[in-house]
Amino acid sequence: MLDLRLYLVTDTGMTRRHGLDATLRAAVRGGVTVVQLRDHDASDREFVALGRLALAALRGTGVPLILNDRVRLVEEVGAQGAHVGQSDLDPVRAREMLGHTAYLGLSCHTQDQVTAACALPTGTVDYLGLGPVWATSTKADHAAPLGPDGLASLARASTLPAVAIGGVDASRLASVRAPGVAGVAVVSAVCRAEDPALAARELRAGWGASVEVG
Ligand code: 3NM
Repeated sequence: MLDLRLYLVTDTGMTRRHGLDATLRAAVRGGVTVVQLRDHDASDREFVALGRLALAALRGTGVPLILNDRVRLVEEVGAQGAHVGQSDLDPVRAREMLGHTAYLGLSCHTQDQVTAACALPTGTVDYLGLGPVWATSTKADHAAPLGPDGLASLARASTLPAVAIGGVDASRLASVRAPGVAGVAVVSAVCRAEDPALAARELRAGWGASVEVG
């Protein structure tokens, strides 16, 4: 079962502050429920090394590791799933590669993308990432911000559970709470925090509600 309440996406530049291992251990202590390893600049070899480091940090915690984009490396890393964007591998192909026990997430930025994702064969995609809710400097080429109303509208249109991403921090949780939004996904709010455990704890306490899928 995938618990989407507090979904941490890593950023190699930001996690350098405390190191990937310490950031992940602290984030999990604070209540992160899923971790996605995201690094567009790493070579496959570097990504596998980062993935194994992340997996070691998460071992025994029950928190799954999801790889951004690199579906082909999930097995080699020993991760629990992958997350693809609209211009990455087709989700049906990704599901074929992953088999049926791994998790698969898909980023959607428009109503049409949500409709298409929900029309895929059952079991293809487990959850959607909806964003960015607000403009964010973490993702250089992000789509137009949805705003809280746009997020709510996309989440309402989705038959799959969704996480809200983009500019989310503890002060904005109330603005992303909407039917269909199972949790919040953050990068900088935890990775750039002086105390990632405290930052995660605040987000978890603020979000509260539990939704599991899978
Ligand atoms: N994906 P922060 S926005 C990785 O809209 C990512 O799909 C987005 O970073 C999307 O929490 C984003 O620091 C970056 O704003 C989110």
